[in-house]
Amino acid sequence: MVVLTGSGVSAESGVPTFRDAQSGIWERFRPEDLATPQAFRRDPKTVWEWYEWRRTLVREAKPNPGHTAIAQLEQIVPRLTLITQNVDGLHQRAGSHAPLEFHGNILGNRCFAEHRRLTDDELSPGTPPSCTHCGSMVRPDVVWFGEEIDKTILDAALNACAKCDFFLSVGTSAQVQPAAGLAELALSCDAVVAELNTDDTPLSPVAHFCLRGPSGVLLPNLVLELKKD
Ligand code: BV8
Repeated sequence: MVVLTGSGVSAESGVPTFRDAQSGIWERFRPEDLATPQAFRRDPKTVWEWYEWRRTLVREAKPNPGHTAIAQLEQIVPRLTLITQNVDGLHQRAGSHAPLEFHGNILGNRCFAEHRRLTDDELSPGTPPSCTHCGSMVRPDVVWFGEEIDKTILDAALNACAKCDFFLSVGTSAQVQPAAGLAELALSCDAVVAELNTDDTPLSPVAHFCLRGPSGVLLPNLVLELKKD
């Protein structure tokens, strides 16, 4: 079984989805215009402050029953690969082991020039901070638009989707590539594909099953049903 999650799974934890209008001072920005290396080069302070604002939201957020249900699924099905587009780390905090963080993790930092991950004591203060090794700007450890997915993570995700019997897409608008292509790969390899989402998406017409509703309600119900078997 493969579970692919998007920001809809974290919506009930108070982490805004990408499609929700951004709030407060960030209302006038589109995420796609901030989450790029070009934006960071052009205006590193604004991009860094946006991530610091989101990090505060993520640190204050708690896993919701949807995250917990996915962690419980790991105990019920023989083999489960969790692929998440979310960068908030809430799956790990709910007890999921080793989710494939397709778009990275907002709480991590990397050197912008050398790409290596940095611990907090390798940051020199600033907005953004700078790398203590080479002096370059520090960036969040996420995959920006126009950047490649980590090859190891991409290969593991493709391998799981090509082999799975059942693919569950949860809380994603299925618009961002290459993540959105994972369901199609599973379909092409004869997996049963189900979508659990509040709204229709480009995946809806081709999925075998579509469950409409909040993941924090439907996922626990799904686990309850599976436990009856
Ligand atoms: C790549 C990390 C190529 C950052 C993210 C032009 C130039 C360059 C690239 C492109 C281009 N045009 C297209 C592309 C490709 C691009 C792309 O797909 N763009 C989109 C906008 C069309 N993709 C990329 O750039 C990717 N890289 O292509 O590299 C390449 C190849 C070779 C060499 C060099 C380069 C990288 C994409 C990764 C971007 N990073 N995040 C950060 O977070 O700051 S993506 C980010 O947005 C999220 O991680 C997430 O993946 C995405 C938002 O999608 P969703 O998670 O689906 O969230 P969304 O809000 O859209 O939907 C939520 C859904 O939940 C809704 O349907 C809603 O109904 C539902 N929902 C809400 N509440 C609930 C719910 N469901 C259930 N219960 C609820 N309670």
